Amino acid sequence: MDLSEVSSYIIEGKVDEAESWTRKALDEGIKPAVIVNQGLIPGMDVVGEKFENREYYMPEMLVAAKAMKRSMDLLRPLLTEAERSSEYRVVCGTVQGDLHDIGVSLVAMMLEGAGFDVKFVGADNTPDMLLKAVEEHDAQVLCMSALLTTTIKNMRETIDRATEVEMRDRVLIYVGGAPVTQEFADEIGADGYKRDAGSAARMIKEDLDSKVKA
Ligand code: B1M
Repeated sequence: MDLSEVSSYIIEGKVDEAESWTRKALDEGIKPAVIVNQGLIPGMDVVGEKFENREYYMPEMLVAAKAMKRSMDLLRPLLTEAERSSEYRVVCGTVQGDLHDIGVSLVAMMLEGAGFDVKFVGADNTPDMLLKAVEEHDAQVLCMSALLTTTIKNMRETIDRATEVEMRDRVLIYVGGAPVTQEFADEIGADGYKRDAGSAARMIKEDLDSKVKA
């Protein structure tokens, strides 16, 4: 079977086609990891590029993520532990007091699409909850989101708490969400900021790749 076919189902957001192609590929003995690495991830890479170039908007991205998720739901239980555990682990969530988790769930999906092992912790996480998740997941990266001007201060609280508990040098911390700016990210000592999920995922992947190669 042609793996580029499933990539195009992801790019075009064809949820049912992605699912049935995946079922058929498994029946034909194609390895789950091959489907993920040579079919789904390349498809999601294209979606990320299109989103960054403003060829795609939210609806296209959501439906692509849904197609990827449907296929991943079939594959995840079949991946071996070694295949499942990516070399890059990330925790994604929204800060304390903030219930807006749609944007950060997109960041999580884009990172999963880029091959990351993602722990999505949802909304309203205290600094200690986020850092506990980082610890438990043994993550190299924490992505925080906030959508309210009243909650972005909790990003600073989380970074300060990471310093206090001597975790700051072990975790790269990225921030995003509508009220966040590059200036704010610099001010609170975050490692990076991007205004959309696609470019955030790309930045994080590039940063980690360059660290590994360095
Ligand atoms: Co609320 N809300 N909301 N809301 N809500 C906004 C944010 C608001 C702008 C609406 C408005 O007034 N125009 C306003 C905030 C004003 C402000 O602070 N400046 C607002 C308000 C006031 C409130 C309440 C206070 C309303 C009330 O109760 N009086 C309340 C607060 C609750 C709380 O959080 N404590 C509230 C509640 C809610 C719901 C729960 C009903 C719901 C959230 C449901 C959920 O997320 N599960 C909700 C929603 C849906 C919205 C709007 C309509 C949509 C947000 C959204 O999901 N956008 C929003 C208005 C708007 O944005 N048009 C609004 C789509 C999403 C994909 O975009 O999250 O920006 P976004 O994510 C983008 C980027 O920002 C970036 O990538 C994403 C995709 O490219 N990004 C990251 C996000 N996180 C990132 C992290 C990264 C990198 C990039 O890490 C590296």
